[in-house]
Amino acid sequence: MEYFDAKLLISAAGKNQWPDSELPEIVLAGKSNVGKSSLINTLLNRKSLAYVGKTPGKTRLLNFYEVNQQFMMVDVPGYGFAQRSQKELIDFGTMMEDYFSERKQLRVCIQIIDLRHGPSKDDLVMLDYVRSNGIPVLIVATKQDQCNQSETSKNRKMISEKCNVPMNQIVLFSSKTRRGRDELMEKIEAYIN
Ligand SMILES: Nc1nc2c(ncn2[C@@H]2O[C@H](COP(=O)(O)OP(=O)(O)OP(=O)(O)O)[C@@H](O)[C@H]2O)c(=O)[nH]1
Ligand SMILES: [Mg+2]
Repeated sequence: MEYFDAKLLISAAGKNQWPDSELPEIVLAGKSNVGKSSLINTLLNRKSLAYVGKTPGKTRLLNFYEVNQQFMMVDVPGYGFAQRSQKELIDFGTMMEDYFSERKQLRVCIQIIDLRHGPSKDDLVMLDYVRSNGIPVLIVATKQDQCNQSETSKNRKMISEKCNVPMNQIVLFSSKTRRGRDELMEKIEAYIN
């Protein structure tokens, strides 16, 4: 098994706190509770590096994880979490917009979609936003363990159509079974190198 030396460098509220580093970065995007933090743990073969919660809204800031002194994984709060104040929503928007529009070493955004439901309106807005900033996107359909074979292929096709991505480029993923983990790591490596 690959071992990853990974550590949380900082939980940043704003750009003045972004790490002063040139390492290539990979950022996650997805609605609250879709499994972003779980995906980081699965990818890096770690049990509880990134904080996973039963209730939505667990990740509040931009968490920069440095991996093998080689690249950075950036965990972000999910969107669509209702229990936020007006101010929190504005801060969240600013924090994300600054990052997606200004971070020079950002190589790819992993857009995570719940395979059971397909893309939400917010997912499609986010995807558009990332693409409009010229950032490459990898689509990962997670919680695959919750779908049977026919739901899996039906929903993969639906995601492919709604997100305008060829079906074979959508990574079927599960943090429970680890399905798709190696495939995703290979795709990420192609962006780092
Ligand atoms: N069955 C199943 N559950 C999952 C999977 N990935 C995550 N979960 C569960 O979904 C819940 C949310 O997971 P998180 O990884 O915290 O989700 P998140 O997107 O980081 O959430 P926020 O930080 O609140 O935006 C937890 O209860 C996880 O155990 C998966 O692949 N399969
Ligand atoms: Mg999280």
